[in-house]
Amino acid sequence: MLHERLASIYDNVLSRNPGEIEFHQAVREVLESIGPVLAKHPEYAESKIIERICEPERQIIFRVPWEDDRGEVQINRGFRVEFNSALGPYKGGLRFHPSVYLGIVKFLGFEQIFKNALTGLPIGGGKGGSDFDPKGRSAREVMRFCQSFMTELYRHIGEYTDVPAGDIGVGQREVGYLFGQYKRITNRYESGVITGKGLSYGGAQVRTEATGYGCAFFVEEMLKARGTSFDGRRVVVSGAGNVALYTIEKVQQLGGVVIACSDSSGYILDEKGIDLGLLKQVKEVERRRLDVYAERRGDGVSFVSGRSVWEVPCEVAMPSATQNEITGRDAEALVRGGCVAVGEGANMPTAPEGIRIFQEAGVAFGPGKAANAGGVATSALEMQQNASRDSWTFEFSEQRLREIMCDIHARCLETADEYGMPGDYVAGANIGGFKQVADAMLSLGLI
Ligand code: NDP
Ligand code: 2IT
Repeated sequence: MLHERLASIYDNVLSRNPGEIEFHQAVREVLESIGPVLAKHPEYAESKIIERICEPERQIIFRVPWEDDRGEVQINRGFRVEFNSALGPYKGGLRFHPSVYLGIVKFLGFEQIFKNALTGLPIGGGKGGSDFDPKGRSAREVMRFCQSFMTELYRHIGEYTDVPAGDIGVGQREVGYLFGQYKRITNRYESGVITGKGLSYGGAQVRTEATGYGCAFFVEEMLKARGTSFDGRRVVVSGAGNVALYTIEKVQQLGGVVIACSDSSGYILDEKGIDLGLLKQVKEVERRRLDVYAERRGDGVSFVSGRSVWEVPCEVAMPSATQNEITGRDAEALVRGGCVAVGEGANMPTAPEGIRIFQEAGVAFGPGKAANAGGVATSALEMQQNASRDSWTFEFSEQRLREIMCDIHARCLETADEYGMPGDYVAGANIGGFKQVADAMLSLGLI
């Protein structure tokens, strides 16, 4: 239920942004949390802070022409939404996936504002991407696409302006091509213009692992707060990309048994616990589908084609693929199957009905804004290392990440307590992130 003033703001968001359903969903979730904040702080309403936060500072949409390996011209659409720079330069990843349109980029950019605030580091919120589909494309095609994409994007970004990174379909390889083209066009070795770079050209230790490791640390904290741990627990992780692989790695190190993961073709069920070396070989090195894992792993491991991994009962669920992948029905099945904790590695992977079901069942539910903030936090550490022309060790970087995740966890709980909603990480994350951005906006004047 929305407070009256918030309901009218929400209606306005609907009519100003028609058809952008993911953006509507992301806005609604935040508005549902912040009613009590407005009651305590009338100055936010007086300055129309919420209305301002819901309107991106700048939105860029551009043509991306490129030539495929057969010499045929292809045209994609590129986006960068520079949502909010009250706390620092716009910061957020780029997503290359055929489903990308303005509504997805805006939902991701909106979430990013509050997530970045929660890290406590000086970064604003933004997001970008393209409807380019990397599947089945050669490395040369991906390179030509990235070069064309950057040929427009370069004029909008910069170390002090807007700092992209990866997301779905954009990993270290793509970041390399993008940075190479930026450097070529501008004739500047401006390392801090993009994060997620390779270690040989300005990348930071632990950035590759950061989102997954950070999510595992966050869930460990939630379990600890309930007097328990990962030890021996059955864990299901969705996806088999960057976030999923390093979630699995850290969960295994913390004693959990990851029995299933997925990609868009289906899922694998490996009751003995996933063989991460083999999974990385198939997904990271060979870029193949999960049936290849089942085939090579052999006995007792099944590949289930075309079905949702959320039908596998588990004690801890860590959705790490895409938005709205856990429906209300999936959440009910997970609760019935004994799920005690959910950590969102992906952005907005649980539909609103699913969140309600988890929370009513007393499941510890860590929303993406908090649980997956380790990726962008480590990006900010990469910017810090670039600015000081330094590079930190793996151990030191991982320790910093762990501290940041513990701080975010504590801040969510403290904020939820302060506003009379103990244990509600969704309210804690939304209110904590919102207040920080709102206070900065008040101090900066009418921007
Ligand atoms: P990757 O491209 O590395 O991996 C994505 C994985 O999810 C793949 O296994 C992919 O399967 C699967 N997937 C993607 N879209 C769909 C879909 N529509 N239906 C079914 N499966 C799908 O991306 P990341 O691991 O980087 O990102 C995963 C999630 O984590 C996203 O929600 C992203 O926004 C979020 N995130 C990422 C961060 C990062 O640092 N990379 C930081 C914070 C959040 P397939 O290959 O078959 O398409
Ligand atoms: O959703 C996210 O936080 C990311 N894709 C990472 C953003 C970043 O700038 O590292």
